[in-house]
Amino acid sequence: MAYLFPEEDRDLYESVKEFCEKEVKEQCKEFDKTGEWPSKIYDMAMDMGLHMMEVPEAYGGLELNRTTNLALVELMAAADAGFATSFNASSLALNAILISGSEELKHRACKILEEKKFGAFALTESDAGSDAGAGKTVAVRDGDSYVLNGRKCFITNGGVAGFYVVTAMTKKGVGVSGMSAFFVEAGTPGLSTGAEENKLGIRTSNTCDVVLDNCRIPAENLIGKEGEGFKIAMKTLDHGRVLCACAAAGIIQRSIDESVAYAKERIAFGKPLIKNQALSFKIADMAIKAETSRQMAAHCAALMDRGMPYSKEAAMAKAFAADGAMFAASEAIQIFGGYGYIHEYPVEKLLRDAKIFQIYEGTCEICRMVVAGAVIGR
Ligand code: COS
Repeated sequence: MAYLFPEEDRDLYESVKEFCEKEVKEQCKEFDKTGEWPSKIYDMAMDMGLHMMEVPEAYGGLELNRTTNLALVELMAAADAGFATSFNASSLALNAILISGSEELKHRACKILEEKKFGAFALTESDAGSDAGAGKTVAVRDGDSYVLNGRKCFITNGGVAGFYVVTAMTKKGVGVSGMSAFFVEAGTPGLSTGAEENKLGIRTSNTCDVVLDNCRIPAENLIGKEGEGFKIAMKTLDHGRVLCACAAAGIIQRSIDESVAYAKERIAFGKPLIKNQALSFKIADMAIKAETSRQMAAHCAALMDRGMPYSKEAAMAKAFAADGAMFAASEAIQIFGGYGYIHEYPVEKLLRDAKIFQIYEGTCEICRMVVAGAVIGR
């Protein structure tokens, strides 16, 4: 990916690479054990503007070239996938507003990001995960306000966000066309968060329930129009799936780097492991998956830049890269043998981190449904 972005972004790329190598990779290894929120690392990352990569210059952001942004997401995930997840999830919330929000909402959301806070995208509910249109959270118009009631779950950045994009039903009995999307600022009375989830992987990210109990917000916090919430969420997820593909590529690349370094050092049967063709083919398969994931994401970026549809391509990229990350992390453990299975070595974490990519922002099965729908017709 790095060769695709403009030369003027080279210095930024190198400085993010150094930061990820020196700070994120090392410190997040420890935070993975404790599950604590690594606030210092996030502060440093935000000082570098990593939460403003996609924010247009008009709203105070970096407005990076899309391929630069994707290359940086890969670097961040290679260092720690939970770290990259926090930024990707914030990007979901931001993009819902950039895609369909009013000028005022765009300014308000970006201002909150500028204050070094994350956004959170609150779509999922306990009975509405893959079936995203089945949410029960409601929003009732009351004069100049909407009053929101419901409970969202598995919300990344839920406990640390400065603003939320919340989907809620504004009309009953009309299916997904009764869903709307709202901008809700942290601290609004009636919005609270549940206990932080204790997760298998991406343990440096924050995940919790978001509860809306008679949460009253100004009517102008409606994103787009009433009834547009589902389509806004789907367009937002299309975009998010491309970032997910790059983050998964980061896990694949890290699996390669760790495996190669280990296999060059480790001697078995009188020669370094890497000299065995069976092992070098594993590395080759990982490299094919890393490169293909990147190219698929870069293709999506090119479609986005041209304003062309890319739902199918984003779903393809996400499913391929997520499966590739699981494959690569598992193969890395195989190469490390027994050492790969214990916490002191770096690769078991990669497997734990990789698994979520097959689940969040559209499971691999949902992504295949999207692809099949586009190929076969619905
Ligand atoms: N962009 C724009 N519009 C879209 C769209 C997209 N990517 N995907 C669907 N739509 C539109 C459809 O065109 C349809 O509009 P019309 O009624 O005007 O024709 C409407 O949305 C409903 O689409 P569909 O009938 O396909 O909706 P389904 O309820 O069958 O759901 C899936 C489709 C399964 C693809 C959707 O629910 C989904 O992506 N689920 C996964 C959600 C997810 O990723 N959750 C992760 C948690 S968030 S981190």
